[in-house]
Amino acid sequence: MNDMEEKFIGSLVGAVVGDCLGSEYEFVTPIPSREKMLKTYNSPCIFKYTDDTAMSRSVAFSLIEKKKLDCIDLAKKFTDEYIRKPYGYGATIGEVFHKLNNIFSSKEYASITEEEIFSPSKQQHSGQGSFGNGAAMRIAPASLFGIKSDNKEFEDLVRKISLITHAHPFGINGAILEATAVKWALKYPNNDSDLLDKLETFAKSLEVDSEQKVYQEKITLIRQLMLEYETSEEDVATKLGNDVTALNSVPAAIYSFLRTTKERFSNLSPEEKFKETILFSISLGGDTDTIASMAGAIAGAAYSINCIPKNWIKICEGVDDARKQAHKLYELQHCK
Ligand code: R7I
Ligand code: MG
Ligand code: MG
Ligand code: MG
Repeated sequence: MNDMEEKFIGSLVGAVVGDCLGSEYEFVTPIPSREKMLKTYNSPCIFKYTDDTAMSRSVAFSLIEKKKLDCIDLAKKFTDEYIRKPYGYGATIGEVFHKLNNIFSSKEYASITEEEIFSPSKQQHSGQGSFGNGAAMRIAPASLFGIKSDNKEFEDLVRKISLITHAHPFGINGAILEATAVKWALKYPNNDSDLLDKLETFAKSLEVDSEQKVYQEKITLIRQLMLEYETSEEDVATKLGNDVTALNSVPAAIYSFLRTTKERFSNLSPEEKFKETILFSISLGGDTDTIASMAGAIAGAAYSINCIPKNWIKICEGVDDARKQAHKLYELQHCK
């Protein structure tokens, strides 16, 4: 297996591990100490995945099966999965799936248009669309699939995957920035660009017509945090956020990974850096499964599958499927 395939697998498995381990503490207060957390993860239980992984699997499955983005197919896969197991999702996203389910059950599949598929998400939250982190949390497979796409193609891919459920620009832009971070990490450490510079350029273009430069402000905050030797989890959560909105979770996930590239961690092994990413992201509290899953996708891509602790891999549900899907996405992009 070559290095890039190991990074593909690391990314999807990293996302599953973050979701499974993080879901143990979603909105739990106070978050236990690292020691106690590690003890919990040493117990012989299986940690189940949640909606974050369920939706990522559908994204990967559809891209692999269709070899391109087919939004109608992907909307059907999201909806069928939600109907099969509707627990753990965001509080209002179910409305989208019920409307999509009505479309799929009342019309001939071949007659359904993309416009109809994108309509339910646009109606969310009085017509402004959702700014939850549900589009960002599921996006890693798109980074693998779009590894060779140019910026414009890649942005379109992520935007359309997001639009099926999330129509608010904050929800979509969060997904584009998370996807960009994962794609960047696949080329780390031999990447000649700086992640924050890249994200800033993207955020500027995404927010060019918007009065609120919300993601640019978060990127500035991450830059400041990167200059500090260490900042407490509490302060990071206050500055970057730790809730179910994309704006208050994607920056926290990106920082959780970037922090492990600080000079002070330079003597840690890649495996220790992966662990540090996950434990720190969970210690931020709040939406721990999603922040750890997004951070895990980036760190897994950067440090690769060999650096994800074997004892964590064993206890997380859904790792084998993630591995297989990553392998297929790799074949699709590198074995043509
Ligand atoms: O974004 P979404 O899929 O939720 C994902 C989160 C993750 O933490 C998962 O692990 C799971 O637990 O849920 O689902 P949505 O329901 O679209 O958005 C999540 C929540 O964000 C909503 O239920 C709202 O509370 C809030 N929200 C909004 N509130 C007001 N106005 C999202 N958009 C808006 C809005 O426009
Ligand atoms: Mg979840
Ligand atoms: Mg939940
Ligand atoms: Mg969550």
